[in-house]
Formats: sequence, C-alpha cells, structure tokens
Amino acid sequence: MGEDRPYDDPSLTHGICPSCAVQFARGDELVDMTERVRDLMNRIFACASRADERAIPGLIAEAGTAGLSPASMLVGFLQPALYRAGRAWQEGCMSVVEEHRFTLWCERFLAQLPPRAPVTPVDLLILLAPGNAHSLGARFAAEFLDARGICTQVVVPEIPVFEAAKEIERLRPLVVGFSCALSSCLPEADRVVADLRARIDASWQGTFVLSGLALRAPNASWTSAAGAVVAVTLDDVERLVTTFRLPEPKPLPPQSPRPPIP
Ligand code: B12
Repeated sequence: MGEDRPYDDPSLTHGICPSCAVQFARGDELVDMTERVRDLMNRIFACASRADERAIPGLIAEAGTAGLSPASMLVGFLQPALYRAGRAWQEGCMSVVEEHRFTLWCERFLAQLPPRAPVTPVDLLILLAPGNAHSLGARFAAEFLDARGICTQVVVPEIPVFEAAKEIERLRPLVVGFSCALSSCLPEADRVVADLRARIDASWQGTFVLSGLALRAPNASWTSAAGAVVAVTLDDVERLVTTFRLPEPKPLPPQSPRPPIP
C-alpha cells in the first residue's frame, strides 16, 4: 500500500504550520497542549452550567497562561459553549431557566475580559436589528473584528432609529452593520436601513451590512431590498471594510533640484 519506514513514528505531520513544526519537533508537547485546552473548555461548560460566577476570574487567568487571547477565548470556548447550550435546550436537556443562567454566565465572562481600547476612526459600527435581544453575537463579532485590525464599536441593546442616525453622524463609520439573529430580523433591519438612508446627512458615504446568525443557511442567499450588503462570514465584512478604507497616500516622487533662476 506504499507505506515506508519508520512504521512506528506517530509524530504529528499534517496541518502544522512551519513555525509550529519547529517549535514542536516532537508531537507530545503539542498534543498535551490541546488536552489542557480541551480540559479547560469542559470546565468552562461545567461552570457555566452551574452558573458558578466565582470561577470566572480563575478560568480567564488559566486561559491567559495557556497563551489564549480574549478573542480566542470567545471563539474557542464561549461560542461553542453557547451553541452546545442551544442544542441542549432544543433537545429538552436544558430548561429555559437553565439556558438563561448559562447565557448570563457567558455575559459575565465577557465582561471580565480585559477591556478593548476605545477606537477611532471607526471602521465598523454594529447595531442590533429591531427585535433582536441576542446581544452576545454582536459583541463577540466586535471583539473578533477588532482583533483582526478592524476598528469596531458596538451598541447594545437595540436603539431607536433617530438615535442610530445621530450616532452614525457622530462616528462616521465606514460601515454600519446590523446583527440579525432571528430570520424575522432581516426585513425589519432592511426597513431601518431605508429609514436611516433618508435621515442621515448626505455627506456620510458609508454602507450598510446585515449579518449574524439569521444569515446562515438557509437564509444565506437572502437579498436586501434597501441595498444593504449581506455578509455571511466575518471574512466578508473584513473584505468590505478593507475596500472602503481610503488608500494610503502615495509618497511623492523625489523632486529634481530646481534650476537656478538666470
Ligand atoms: C443565548 C441565546 C439567547 C439569549 C440571548 C442573550 C444575549 N444577551 O445575547 C436569550 C435567552 C435572550 C435568547 C432569546 C431568544 N432566542 Co435565542 N439563542 C441563544 C443561543 C443559545 C446562543 C446565541 C449566541 O449567543 N451564540 C453565540 C454568538 C457569538 O454567535 P452568533 O450570534 O452567531 O454571532 C456570531 C456571528 O453570527 C457573527 N455576528 C453576529 N452579529 C453580527 C453582526 C455583524 C455586523 C457582523 C459582522 C457579524 C455578526 O459574529 C458572531 C461571532 O462569530 C442560540 C442557540 C444557537 N445555536 O446559537 C439561541 C437561538 C439563536 N435563539 C432562538 C430563539 C428562537 C430565541 C427566542 C425567540 C426564544 C423565545 N421563544 O423566547 C428568544 C428571542 C429573543 C429576541 N427577541 O431576540 C433560536 C433562533 C432560531 C431562528 N433561526 O430564528 C436559536 C438558534 C435557538 C434554537 N435552536 O431555536 N436567546
């Protein structure tokens, strides 16, 4: 079948970037590290299920010692934990009360992460779509995009349209994103986009984007009647912001010395 010696070398070969391959010349240390992180993930889920808030500072410190950034803690621990909680509720293994406690625990965890520095100028302002109480998604998105160098501000909970218009005129972000968790949010957010276009000072040349859980399959092909961009992934939003950023001013070509005036 094409095997070659040595047959008994089970070292990690696939999926490791070259710098990690050098760092982990032997696979054992890398495997041990993933075990440590997996164990931490399980303890986070257990503490959230018990609503044990006293455990939060210790868990954050432990994750920091393991080299995880706040964004990695959110994407690696809390987001899958919330997904698991949602599944448990769907399958009838978690009551509504337990799910609410779990979610509150996640909010407290998020609140205890090191604060993000206030950012200006703002690339992306995230607002909640009308009727969307799922504020965690919008706040997580802000953390992740900030970690990718997209200066992001988020306003939760939902605000009225006239307040949104004032905030957009004040911050003048390149992109305004609406977080839509429920399918019913999509036409509502679209209505607000049309309303905001009519209200906001015409000198603001930014664009609107709709994103969030509601735009996963089967809604991914949903189109906005108000002309908002529909973003399914954070990469879509990152690309959009990047295209809107003003190009860096090009350095002037070296000037030849002016000839002396005769
Ligand atoms: C936590 C939760 C709640 C909490 C929210 C608390 C809070 N402060 O956020 C509470 C208890 C309030 C809640 C209420 C309800 N919920 Co709920 N909830 C969830 C749960 C378990 C997790 C959601 C979550 O936070 N995920 C983690 C975040 C980080 O992921 P995310 O939202 O996808 O966000 C990511 C991306 O989408 C993206 N993103 C999000 N917003 C934006 C915005 C921009 C601009 C960008 C670029 C990116 C972006 O970035 C994030 C990071 O990757 C899900 C289950 C699940 N499987 O997801 C159900 C779920 C979303 N809820 C659901 C429902 C039905 C409800 C209720 C109607 C229940 C009820 N009968 O009362 C209410 C509706 C309340 C309302 N009006 O909005 C359904 C939605 C089904 C659907 N497709 O319509 C789900 C899927 C559960 C289910 N399986 O049925 N919920």
